[in-house]
Order: sequence, then C-alpha cells, then structure tokens
Amino acid sequence: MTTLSLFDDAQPPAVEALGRHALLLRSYALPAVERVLAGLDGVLAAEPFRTVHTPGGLPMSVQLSGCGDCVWVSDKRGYRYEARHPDTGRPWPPMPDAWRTLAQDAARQAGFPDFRPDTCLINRYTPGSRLSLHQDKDERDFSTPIVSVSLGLPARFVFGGFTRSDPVQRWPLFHGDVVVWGGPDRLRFHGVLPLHDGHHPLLGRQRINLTFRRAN
Ligand code: MD3
Ligand code: FE
Repeated sequence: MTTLSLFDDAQPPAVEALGRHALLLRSYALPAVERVLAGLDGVLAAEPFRTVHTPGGLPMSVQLSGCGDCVWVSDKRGYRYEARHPDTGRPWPPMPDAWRTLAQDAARQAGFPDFRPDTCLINRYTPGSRLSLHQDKDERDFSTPIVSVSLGLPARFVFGGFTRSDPVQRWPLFHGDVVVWGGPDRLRFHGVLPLHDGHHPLLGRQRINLTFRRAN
C-alpha cells in the first residue's frame, strides 16, 4: 500500500517552463546559499549598492552593484557595460568562484554547457522597488543565456512577449530560485512588480537578484 502525503504532493515541481527556452529551477541555489551569501558580503564590501540614474536623469528604484570583468551601468551617457566604475574609475570586484560555479551548473541543467559568464549584476529591491518592463539588449551576443538567482523576499516577476504591448504572465520567484533564459526567450520583455513588504530570515526587508551574463 502506498503512503499518500498531501504535504509532498503540494511541493511545486523542481523545474517549471516559463517559456520554451526559459527554465525555472525552484530552490536550485539553496544547497549553496551560505557560500553565495558569503560571496555577496565580499562583493558588497568592495562595491556597495548605489542608486543609478536612467539616461533621462530619473533615479532607478532598484539599487545596483556588480562584479566580474565588466558591469552594466547607466547614466547620462546611456546604458552600457564598463570595465571600471564610471564614478570611481576602479575595476569591479572579481566574480566569486561559488557564484560562477552555481551559474554554470544551472546553465548546464538547462542545456547550455558552454556558458561562461563574464559579469554579474546585483539588483537590490526594498519594499516598493520595481523594475519596469524592458528587454536585455546591451550584450554583444544574444545567443548566450542569462542566469538569475533570487534571494530574500519573493518577487512578482512579469514575463511578456517580443513587443512591449504583448500579454504578460506573472510568476512568483522565491529565495533560492534560479532561472535560465536562453534561445528566443532571452529577448522577451520582462520586469518586476513593486516588492511587497516583509521580513526574510536571512536577508531581512529586501530582495537581492543576481544576474549572470556573457556581455563581451
Ligand atoms: C528574461 N532583473 O537585471 S532577473 C535585469 O529580478 C532584470 O532583478 C530582474 O531583469 C530581477 O535585467 C529579473 C530575470 C531575468 C533577467 C534577464 C532576462 C529575466 C530575463 C532576460 C530576458 C528575459
Ligand atoms: Fe532584465
């Protein structure tokens, strides 16, 4: 006789498809989360979060940091990747080994064994922070995937089509979730709805998202 457990059946599946080439690996980062958070402390000590402005001069509600060979920046001169911080002239801190390993392992799971990220953008959301609908088009080669790691408070992620007015789907992203976006799905419009207030046992009143890319 089989033992039925409602609790087990209530667990979400380990892998969900947001699109044909966009795979959500639920809780994938949890086994490595201590190492990931230690890496975060190191990167933030060298490169604290700062508020950046759009080319039009508006402050983004999400704060940014980053590491690797280059990092995505935004200011009056536009959106671009820079090998040095535009304000301080300093190179970015190196990508922690545990981060690179996690991103490459997740990419391999999703069918991208050759992914070699050269940058990680770190987004910090506090209650009310949002990221409006956009495409990621500042990288050299759109055939390389993007890997994102969600930490802290849950996000309401919005995933649309190839034009801004296409219908969108909403997905909750929780602490430890990893998403790999490849193929055509790499160019879909996406965004994050305003963060709800709450308290996360490890990260407090915030959500932190790591986004691994090959920019150059
Ligand atoms: C889907 N960050 O940094 S991560 C970004 O949660 C960004 O902070 C969001 O969008 C965040 O550009 C979403 C997931 C993500 C990243 C890149 C994508 C989803 C994507 C590129 C194409 C399609
Ligand atoms: Fe994006």
